[in-house]
Amino acid sequence: ACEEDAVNTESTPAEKAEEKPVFDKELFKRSILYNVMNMYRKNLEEATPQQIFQAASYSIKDRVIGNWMNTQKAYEKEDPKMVYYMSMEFLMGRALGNNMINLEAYQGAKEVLEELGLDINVIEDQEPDAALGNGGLGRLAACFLDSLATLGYPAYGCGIRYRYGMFKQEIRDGFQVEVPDNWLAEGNPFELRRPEYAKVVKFGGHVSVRCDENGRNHFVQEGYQAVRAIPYDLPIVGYGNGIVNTLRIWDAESMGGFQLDSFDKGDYSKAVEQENLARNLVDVLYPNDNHYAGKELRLKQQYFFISASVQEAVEKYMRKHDDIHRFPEKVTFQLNDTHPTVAIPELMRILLDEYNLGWDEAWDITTRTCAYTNHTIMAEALEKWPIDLFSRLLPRIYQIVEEINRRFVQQIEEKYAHVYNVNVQEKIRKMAILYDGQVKMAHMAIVAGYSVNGVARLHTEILKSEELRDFYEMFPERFNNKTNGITQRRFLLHGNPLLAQWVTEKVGDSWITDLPQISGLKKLADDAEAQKEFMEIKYQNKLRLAKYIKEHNDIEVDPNSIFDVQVKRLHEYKRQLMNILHVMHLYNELKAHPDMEFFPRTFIFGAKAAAGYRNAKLTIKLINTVADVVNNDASIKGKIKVVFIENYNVSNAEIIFAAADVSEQISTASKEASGTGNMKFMLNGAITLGTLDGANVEIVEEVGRENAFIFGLSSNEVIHFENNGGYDPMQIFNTDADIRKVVNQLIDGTYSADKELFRPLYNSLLNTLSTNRADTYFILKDFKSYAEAQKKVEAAYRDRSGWAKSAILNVACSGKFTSDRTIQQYVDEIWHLDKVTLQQNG
Ligand code: B1N
Repeated sequence: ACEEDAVNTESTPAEKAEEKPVFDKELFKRSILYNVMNMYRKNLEEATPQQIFQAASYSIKDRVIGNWMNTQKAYEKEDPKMVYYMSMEFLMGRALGNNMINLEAYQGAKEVLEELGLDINVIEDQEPDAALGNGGLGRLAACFLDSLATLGYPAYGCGIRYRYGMFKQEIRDGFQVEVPDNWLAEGNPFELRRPEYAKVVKFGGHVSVRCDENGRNHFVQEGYQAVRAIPYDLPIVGYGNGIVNTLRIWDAESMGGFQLDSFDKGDYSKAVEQENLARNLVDVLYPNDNHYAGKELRLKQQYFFISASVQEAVEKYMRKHDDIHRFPEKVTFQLNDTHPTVAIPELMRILLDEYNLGWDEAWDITTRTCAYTNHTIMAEALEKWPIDLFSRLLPRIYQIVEEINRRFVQQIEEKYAHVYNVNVQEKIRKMAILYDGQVKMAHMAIVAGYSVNGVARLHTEILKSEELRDFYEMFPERFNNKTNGITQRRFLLHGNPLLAQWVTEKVGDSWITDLPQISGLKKLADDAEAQKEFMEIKYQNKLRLAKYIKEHNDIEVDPNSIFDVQVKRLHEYKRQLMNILHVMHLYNELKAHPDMEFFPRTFIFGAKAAAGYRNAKLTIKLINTVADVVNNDASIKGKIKVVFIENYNVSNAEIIFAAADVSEQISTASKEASGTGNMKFMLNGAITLGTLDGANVEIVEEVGRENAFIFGLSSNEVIHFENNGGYDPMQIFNTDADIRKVVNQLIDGTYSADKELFRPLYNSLLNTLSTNRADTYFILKDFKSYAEAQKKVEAAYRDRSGWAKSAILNVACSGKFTSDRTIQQYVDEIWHLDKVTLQQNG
C-alpha cells in the first residue's frame, strides 16, 4: 500500500475524509538524498551513518511539522481544556524510530533505506537516547505523552532540557563507572528552539512590602538573581491520527551582561553569580531514583522549570480569555510526584501578586488546578527541604507556603479540637507542611490538590492505610488509584517486530491502539502450531539479544537456555542481591552434584546504581564477580551463564524484553509502588517470577496465578514485621546451611581475594545497625521460597508446550497494562478533557 500514490481518484468525498494519508516512499527517498547534500555537501555513498541518521530525521520532521501545526491550530480554534504534565523527568529514548512507527511510516522507510543499501537498525542506532530520566517515573511520563497524543487529548509535557541526561554506565574491572551523557553533541534534529516564549525566573533576594494608593499591600522581590528560561519544543506524534502534541523542555540562559535590577546597578559580583547560575542550572539530571538528596541546585532546577511553565500556562490562557477565575476550566496541572510541587505556591504567587486576587480566590483556583501523583512510599524519597534553604532561595514563595500552612494547621485544629481520643498537637506534628524546620512537599501537594493518586491498586491502598493515613482520613474524596501502563507502540510494535507481526496475523492490528484486543490470542494458547510459532519467535529474539551480548560483553550465551532477566534500577528494595545470592546457591549445588538435573540458564542483569549508593554499586561488582567465576568454570559445562548488560537504557531495553523467558519482579512486598518493566515483559511473553507487590498483583489477577511464579512474604506480613518487629535474619542464617554458605561466600574469599570487599553486603544482611533492623528487605526471609519458585520455573520450562501456553496467555492478558487505559482513566476521573479530532490531509 505504501507504494501506491496518495491520490485515489475513485474515492467519494465521504471516503476521502476517512482515508489515511499514505507514506510517500519516493518523496522520502528524495528528501534524504537532498538533506544529505544540503547539510553535508555529500552524496549518500560519502555520508556517514550518523549523517544519514540526521538527514532521515529531518525528512521525518518535515512530515511531522504539518501535523504539528494543524494540531496546534485545532487547539487554538476549539479551545479545549489542556493537561500540563509537570515532570522533572521524561525518559523518552530515541525519537526517529518511534516517530516513524507513529506516522505509520516505519515499513515504508525501512524499504526506502533498503533500496538505498542501508539497514534501518544501523541508522536508528546512530541516535543517542534522550535519557532525561532515571527509571520508571521518567519512562511513565514518556509513555503518557505517547498515549495522550494517540488518544487525541490536548496535552503539554513540561520539563527540563538537561545538557547531560542519565549518565552512561561503563563497567571497568566489574565496577560501575559513570560517564557523562553528552546527548546533544551532534544536535537534536526534532527539537525547535522557541526564544519568543522565553521567561524570566527569579531566585533569592528579599521581599519588600509596598503600599499602593488604595491601601493595598504589594509584595516585591528585590535583590534577586534572574535567569532566562528558553523553551525547546519536541513533537509528540500520536499513532496514525495526525495529532502532534508538545513536550516543552526549558534551557537556562544568562540574562546577559549587567541587566540587574535598578536596585543592584553596578554590583559586579552579583552579575557574575547570575551568569554562573544560568550556566549550572540545567547542566545535569540528578541520577537518583527513589531517593531525595536535598541539594540546593535540585530545588533551583525545580523552581526554574515550574516558574517558567506556570507563567506560560497562565499567559497562554490569558491570550484567549479575560477571566482568570475560570482558569481551572481550561487548565489542569498533573504533578509527577512532589518534584514539581512548587507549582502550587508559584501559581498562588502569580494570582496574588500579578493578578491582585484575594487569598481565597487564588486558593480556589489553585486547588481546582493542581493534582498530585505519588510514586513511592520509600521514606528516603520523601522531599523535605530545610526551611532556611527554601526561604533563602525562594523568599516570596516561602511566605506563601507559610500562609498555606497556617491556614491548614487551623483547619486541623477546627476539625480535631473537640474530637474524642484525638491529640490535636500530634495530628499537627504529623500533618503540617512546615514542621521541625522542614518544608514537607508531599503534605503541600495533598493539601493544595484536588486529586491524590497512587500508581497501582496495592500501592494506593497502602497510602490510604499507612503512609498517608491521616490525610486520607481528612480528605478521603481526593484519593484515587491509577494503575500504571506502558505504550505497546514502543514496547511491542517497535521493539519486537516479529511478535508484533505474529499478533497482527492472529488477531488483526487493532491492538496497536486498543490493546485489550490482544486477548484474541487466548484461543490459540493451546494450539500446538501457534505454540511452535511463538517459541520460534522467542528463539529469534534470543538470538538477537545473544548477538548484542556477544558484541557488547564478549560473552557467548546459549539461546536454548532459559533467559532469566532482571533489568531495572539497582536498589536494595528491588533485591538484585537476592537474585545473585540464588545464582551463587545454584552454582554451589551444581559443583556439589555435577550430574544433577539442571536446565541451562542465562541470568541477565541490567541496572544503573546512583553514583553515591555504596551497596548498590557493590552489588554490581558482586554480579560481575560471580559472572567471572561462573562463566569461566568449565566443570559446570556452561549450564549457568551470568551476564551484566552495560548501560541498561530505553533502546537496549526493547531488545531485552523481547528476548526474555522469565521476568524477575522480586521486590520486598509493599516497596515497589507499581513497576512498569513487569508489564513490558508480560507484553513480550515472559512469565513473571515475583512477589505480590505493586502491579504484579494485578498482572497475576489478569493472567491467573497458574501462569506466574509467585513467592515470598505478602505486603501485610512485611508491614506487620516492620511495625511490630519479630524478624531475626540471624536465626535463619544459623539454621539454614544453604543460606549460611552463600552469605559466608561474600566474605570468605570464594569470589574475591579481598575478603573485605563485599563485607558491607554481608553486614546489610546480618548486622543490626544502630537505626536499622538487619536485612531491611527480608532477603534471607524470602530466600527459600524464591529458590523453590525458581525450581518450579525450571520444571515448567521443561514442558515446552506448557511454557508456550503460559507465555502466550501472558501476552493475551496484557491488555489492561496499556498506558492508553491509564490515560483514559486520568481523563475520565481526574482531568475531564475532551478529545480533539482532526481532518487529516496528507
Ligand atoms: O515510579 C514508577 C513505579 O512504577 C515504580 O514502582 C516507582 O519506584 C517509580 C525520586 C523517584 N517512584 N519514585 C521515583 C524517581 C526519581 C526521584 O528523584 C523518586 N520513582 C518511582 C512509575 O510510577
